[in-house]
Amino acid sequence: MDVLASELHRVAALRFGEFVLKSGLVSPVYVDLRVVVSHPALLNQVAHLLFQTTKDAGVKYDCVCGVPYTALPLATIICSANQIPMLIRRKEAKEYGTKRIVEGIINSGETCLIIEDVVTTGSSVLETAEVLRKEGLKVTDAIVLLDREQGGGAMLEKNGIHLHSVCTLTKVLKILEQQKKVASVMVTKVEKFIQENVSQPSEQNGTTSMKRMCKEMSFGARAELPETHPLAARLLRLMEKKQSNLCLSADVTKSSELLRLAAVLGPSICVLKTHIDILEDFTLEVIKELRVLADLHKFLIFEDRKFADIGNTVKHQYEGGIFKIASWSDIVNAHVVPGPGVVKGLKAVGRPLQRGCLLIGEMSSEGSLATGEYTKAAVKMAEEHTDFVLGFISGSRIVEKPEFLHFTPGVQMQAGGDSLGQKYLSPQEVIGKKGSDIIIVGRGILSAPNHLEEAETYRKAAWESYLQRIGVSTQV
Ligand code: 5BU
Repeated sequence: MDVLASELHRVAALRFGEFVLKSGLVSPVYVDLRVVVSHPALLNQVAHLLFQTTKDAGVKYDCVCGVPYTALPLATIICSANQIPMLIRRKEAKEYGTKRIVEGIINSGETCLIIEDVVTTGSSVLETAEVLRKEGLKVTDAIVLLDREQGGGAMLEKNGIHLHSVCTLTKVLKILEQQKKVASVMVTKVEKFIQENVSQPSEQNGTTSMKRMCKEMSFGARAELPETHPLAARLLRLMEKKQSNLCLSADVTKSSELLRLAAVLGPSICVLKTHIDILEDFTLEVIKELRVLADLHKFLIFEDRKFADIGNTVKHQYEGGIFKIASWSDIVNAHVVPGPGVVKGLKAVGRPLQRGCLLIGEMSSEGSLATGEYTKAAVKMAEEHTDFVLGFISGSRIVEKPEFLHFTPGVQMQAGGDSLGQKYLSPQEVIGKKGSDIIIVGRGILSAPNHLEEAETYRKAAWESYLQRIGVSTQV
């Protein structure tokens, strides 16, 4: 084990310092076992240890499947060296031909052992297990090289999978400390990080959804990430400064009322959202005044235009017409139904003006078709256009990348809905549990007798939920 630990350290499969994880957490340790394929002797040694550990534990199985991609070569070596049939799980089903998601011969009822390189929450192992189980296989055991001891074992156990590990992160740490390869202060820091970031299986179903890890990056820290869009960075900074993650949906039909709301609620909000085409008395003069108020009170303007046409058309709709949206709105949004052309068209106009766009990944309305694969496609489109897309409209966090912002409409203090299909969740639910960043509130504030008082109630509720999420006590 000592040799393994020092080898993993030597090839930089284990690194110590400050790393931003996929979840947004800042971790003092980074485990990247992908590099092992470049070191054949180590690759063989790891495969051998994985096989030996299951043998010592007396695990019985008929075939082996590695979690894609890092564990694939490990599974291959084990199967080849020990004459065991292997299965390959595809990440995406093929779009042509057989549409198989698992390659290899599946004998229904047989038991498949899952192989993984590193387990944190256990969700990758469980995802593979679910695919195999759907194909009629039994999955009772999984073997991992390195268990980070952050809740993965317990979660898998709950789902009928016994997790075996060659070693744990704390054990490797101790060895490296003894070998004087890692300083004791760093070992203590990593141990503390592990203890503080244990995830719990979700109470509702105990399956794939995990409770969010307790500590996350602050808005301020997210603003400084190199991947964060400059407009998102500006927004994150002003949110931190104003202690507001409240977006007012100023759904009014009179310009005077729009300007009054902007003037009175401006200090309490980070974004003011408009539906400019519902104003009965729109003029560009009104917009000029709105811009002045936005700059004075430091909030961004978001025209909720929901572009949904081919690139060439949305370009005109965004830039021209009577509204000239691009000339005044910091943020706009778009449906992804037309495909990437809609983003390209909007980007051609908005990017030179330093504007940003939100993609609609989910909608708050009853029966919305924006779910599942559609939502995933929205995420992919955003990832391919990070120079213009700064986040999403969605009911929850749909991607674990801290550079993206999530805005959630359908928020009121009391959960419920309206008579036309709108569905409401509370600020605490949306920010604390669903992991979104900004609440969008319209009638929750506009139908109250005192708009400012009500806006402050929403601002405080959403901000406190955010503070709790990042692990800052709100008692002091
Ligand atoms: P409400 O009064 O808080 O229900 O207003 C919500 C606003 O957010 C309203 O302007 C909608 O057009 C907007 N909205 C939404 O409610 N749900 C969605 O999925 C999207 C936008 Br996208």
